[in-house]
Amino acid sequence: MKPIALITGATSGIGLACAHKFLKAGYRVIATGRNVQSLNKLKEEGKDDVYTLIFDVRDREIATLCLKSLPDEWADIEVLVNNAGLALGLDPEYEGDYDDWDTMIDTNIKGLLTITREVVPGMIARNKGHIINIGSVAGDAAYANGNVYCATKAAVKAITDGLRIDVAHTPLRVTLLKPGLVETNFSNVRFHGDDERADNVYKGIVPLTGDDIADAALYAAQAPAHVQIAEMLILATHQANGSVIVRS
Ligand code: NDP
Ligand code: 8X3
Repeated sequence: MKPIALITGATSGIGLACAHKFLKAGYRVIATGRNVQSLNKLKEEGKDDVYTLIFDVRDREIATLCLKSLPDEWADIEVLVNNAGLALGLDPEYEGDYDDWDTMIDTNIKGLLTITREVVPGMIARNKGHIINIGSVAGDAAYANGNVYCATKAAVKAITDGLRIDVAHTPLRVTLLKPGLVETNFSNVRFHGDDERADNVYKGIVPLTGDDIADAALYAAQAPAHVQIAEMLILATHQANGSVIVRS
């Protein structure tokens, strides 16, 4: 039987790339997100190897119900990729938007916690599992105007480290991936649909792609059982950290 990977935010960018890579590597994939069209397309491509769940990770009640509704043949999740997330705005903290802050905190921190809380007990019971959380270079140190987004990714690091400690007595593995600049819908979302501003983020540098991060996720998942890739910082060449990006 093929192993099962559940990937949140599998409708776009890094999550969609992970879905494609894991399918190609012989996994069955539970793909979650809100974009029904994108999930349906993935289902068409992956056929019986794809199961889709449509929910907003911020809605704990619905998210929990959806996960509990998985049919028996899809219930034994082996890999969880906690990827759903976003940045909203790039403004000084003293000018930040309350709604943007709430959305980032509810999605990147509380949403990730909900999925983790629902999926990991099954892994513990089966004595098998791997949790791969998508953090960011933004969680290593704040950059100008990144404030709350950076804080959510710092929280993802602490939550990931905490989980690794809490499951250390089991065969479960816990990985944090910390990408730098990845060209996806991320900046279009961050700038509320200002595509020109979003494009500028990737000008003068060759950014990472969703596939680059999916390769890292798959590498961690396919490492031998005694190898726990705890953390990977994956930057574009010419990017040194969240603040230093040398453009040509
Ligand atoms: P995209 O905007 O391309 O993808 C974001 C994904 O998250 C979408 O599939 C979206 O699905 C999902 N998502 C967002 N909010 C919710 C929600 N409330 N409920 C369910 N799903 C949600 O961006 P990326 O692929 O770049 O982002 C993926 C992750 O990678 C994020 O956690 C981001 O912080 C992180 N990251 C991104 C970097 C980058 O430079 N791009 C660098 C470092 C980390 P849908 O809209 O269908 O719900
Ligand atoms: C996304 C990367 O540097 O835009 O987490 O915050 S960055």
